[in-house]
Amino acid sequence: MKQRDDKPRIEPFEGPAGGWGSVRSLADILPRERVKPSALAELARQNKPEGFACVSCAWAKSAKPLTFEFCEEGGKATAWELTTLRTTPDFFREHSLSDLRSWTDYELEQHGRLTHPLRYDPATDRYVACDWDEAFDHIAAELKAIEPKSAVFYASGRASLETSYMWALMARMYGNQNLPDSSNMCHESTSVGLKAAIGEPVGTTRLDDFEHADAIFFFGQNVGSNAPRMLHPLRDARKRGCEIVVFNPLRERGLERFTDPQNPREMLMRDETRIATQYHQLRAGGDIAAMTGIAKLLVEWDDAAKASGGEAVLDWPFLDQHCHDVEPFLDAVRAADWDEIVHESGLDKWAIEEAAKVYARSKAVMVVYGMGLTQHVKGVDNVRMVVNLLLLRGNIGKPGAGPTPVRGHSNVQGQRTVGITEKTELAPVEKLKELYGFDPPTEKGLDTVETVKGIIDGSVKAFVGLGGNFLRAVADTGPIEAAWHKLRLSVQIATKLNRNHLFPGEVTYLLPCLGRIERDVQASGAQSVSVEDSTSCIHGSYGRVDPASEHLKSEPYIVGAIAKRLLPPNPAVDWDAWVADYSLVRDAIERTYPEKFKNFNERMWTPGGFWKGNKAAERVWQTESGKAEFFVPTTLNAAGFDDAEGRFRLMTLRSNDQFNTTVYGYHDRFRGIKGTREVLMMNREDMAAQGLAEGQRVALSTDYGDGVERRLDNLLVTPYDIPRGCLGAYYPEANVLIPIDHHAEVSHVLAAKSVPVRIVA
Ligand SMILES: Nc1nc2c(c(=O)[nH]1)N[C@H]1C(S)=C(S)[C@@H](COP(=O)(O)OP(=O)(O)OC[C@H]3O[C@@H](n4cnc5c(=O)[nH]c(N)nc54)[C@H](O)[C@@H]3O)O[C@H]1N2
Ligand SMILES: Nc1nc2c(c(=O)[nH]1)N[C@H]1C(S)=C(S)[C@@H](COP(=O)(O)OP(=O)(O)OC[C@H]3O[C@@H](n4cnc5c(=O)[nH]c(N)nc54)[C@H](O)[C@@H]3O)O[C@H]1N2
Ligand SMILES: [Mo]
Repeated sequence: MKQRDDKPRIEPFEGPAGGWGSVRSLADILPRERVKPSALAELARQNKPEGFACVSCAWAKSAKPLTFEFCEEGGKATAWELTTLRTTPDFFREHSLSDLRSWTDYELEQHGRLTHPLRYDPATDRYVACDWDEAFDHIAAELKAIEPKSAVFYASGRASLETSYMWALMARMYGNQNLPDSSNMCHESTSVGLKAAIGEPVGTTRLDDFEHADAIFFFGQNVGSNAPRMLHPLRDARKRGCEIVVFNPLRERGLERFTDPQNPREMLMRDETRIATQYHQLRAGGDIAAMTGIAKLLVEWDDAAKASGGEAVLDWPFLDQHCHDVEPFLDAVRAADWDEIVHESGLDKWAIEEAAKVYARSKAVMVVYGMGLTQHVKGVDNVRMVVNLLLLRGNIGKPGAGPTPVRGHSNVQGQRTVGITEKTELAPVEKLKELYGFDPPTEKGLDTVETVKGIIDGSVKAFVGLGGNFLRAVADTGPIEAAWHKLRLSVQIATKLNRNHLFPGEVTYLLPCLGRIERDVQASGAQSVSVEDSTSCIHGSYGRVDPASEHLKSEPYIVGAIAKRLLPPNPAVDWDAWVADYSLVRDAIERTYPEKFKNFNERMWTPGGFWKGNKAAERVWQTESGKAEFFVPTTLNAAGFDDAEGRFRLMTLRSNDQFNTTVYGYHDRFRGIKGTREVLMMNREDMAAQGLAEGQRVALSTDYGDGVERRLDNLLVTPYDIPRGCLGAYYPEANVLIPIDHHAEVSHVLAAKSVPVRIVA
């Protein structure tokens, strides 16, 4: 293993999010990626009308952008893509895959952009340059030779709406909907939970809601690292007196303090805005309990008001008109036991009461949430509890209120919108039949969990990946690495080399593609693409930077070239014409989803994006009962396992210096951890109880009871402000510890925020 970039250093970080640290962090990465000065001008075009949509997160893009409408993280993602470093066929002549498997994630990607289409040569254990047509012919022939059901088409959430539509159509015309995507590991708990509760699988709020909210509650979302552009509307909300109440086991800096790096006065005066007005460090998996506590108080106060003739606390006109089956939920929270709420949440009753008071006095409340809610065994229940809480006071479908899930990848929500889904009920089956004259498959396809199992048991024979680092992002990364060679066909479409690419199947291709910031010229001229943000707004994106290599193809080109060879000719789908002119793909999207994508080509350049609409935001509930649905939780413990002596709840976390499996560097600035990712964040009292000293190296082993040994060695014990019984370590390194069956019920999102583990000294 090569050297880390520095000696490990762990010391508390005293600065705010944003601020000079943010500028310095960006100034560090630009030279490291050797970005050309001319390309820096591109940073100013990020998230602008006529510019390109940031390749980092999916947060909303304002119609009135700042001079630099990007953040430290977006800047890093841009630099990562615009790097002048290259991974060429020469590199692979020097390095076999077994040699590269000892490299870190950081080293693999830091080597730079892939330049040539590559085929794996088993005789030499190396990638060798190949011809594009040879690759496409071979891939199509291999797919034709197997049962369509045994092939999987994985998508990471970055590819555009155009590519994603073509991708899903190709899979269905071929004969399956094995379309797992990164959403399966991410906000699928939202898609399942919100759909059942309010009839829409996505959040109901938009950017201007931040101007109207009286309170914003945060559950398990780390805004400073993962959606930093939201810090601006948050700061503005805070400045006009909006209360911000945070529930998070860790004190995340972005939720505490922010200095706007784009505001000269704030920067010079070292002025900062306190973000959170209340910060509740609950236990990992304690959110159902905390929200039950808040609901219990609201119901009690409402019952008391009713008895005394005071003002109602619950929004009864809303509940009567819009909600189904309210009473069972109210009875359940009346009956909930405070001792259990306090134990499961890890919060004192008075603390929950402080949060409930804010909620009760606010006329409009938004609930912002992320992986801290979705990635638990009871992840869907967590989401349902968010809705319960919002419904109690009519906080959906009015300005400044509503569920605000913060999506991950820049087009992950859009991919679902245009058909990347394994679920028939979410696919436009009838439309596809009508438009393209084929019978779309109706058997449910494989999601990520089922794909992992299929690769391990050998029933999946072909894996075609549109971006991402599947093998590194999923649970049980040990067994899946060991099983990957069983695949007959392994194809990865990517921009940089990552760990997944080091595990070949019998026939293996690595196909390098253009990134979104790069110029994409096809037969009809320069092309643009589109993406959907977290608030259901759709944006055009236009790349103009010189491609990293003249041999790169665009994602639509690669998908079209495979589809054309794989599928029988169909007069209704001219793949070549679509590739020549992406506006024709947008026309096809509009024909398939006429309501959401009306006048798609004209509207895609609307400043701030155009809104695809949301029925729940208009208080139209597309649920079984036609009303918003309450949900009665069956447990207050979201972790899905009981407490036991020596058993901890491990949260697997992102640092401020990574994008998912892409590690930009070894400096998790906000958490004060520098030079290493091999840390175990731990409460001091737990350290004492376990007889552990700061800086000691320990291992973790999974305590799942299925007889399988899962272990992660060499973690540096690091005292940290974290509730007792909880531990923190970094994703993806810690994924070896997560059993594939340890996932959210129904949504199958890996339960990465509460993994049962023991410490091995
Ligand atoms: N720079 C950068 N931006 C990103 C990404 C990235 O890796 N880097 N990833 C993108 C993607 S794909 C996604 S999905 C998002 C992810 O963004 P987030 O949703 O913020 O995900 P995480 O960083 O995994 O962790 C979320 C937070 O949940 C807290 N938490 C853990 N367990 C619990 C719990 O039980 N209850 C509560 N209330 N909180 C808990 C953690 O302390 C952490 O602060 O960000 C996207 N944006
Ligand atoms: N333990 C644990 N596991 C987790 C999580 C967690 O919090 N904890 N989070 C989960 C979540 S929320 C997610 S979204 C998944 C992420 O899972 P993935 O989406 O599969 O992983 P990424 O790390 O985002 O993928 C990075 C790779 O994408 C490729 N890439 C980058 N840009 C492009 C492009 O423009 N086109 C193409 N074709 N390829 C490109 C590069 O080769 C890069 O190496 O991980 C999940 N796994
Ligand atoms: Mo994600």
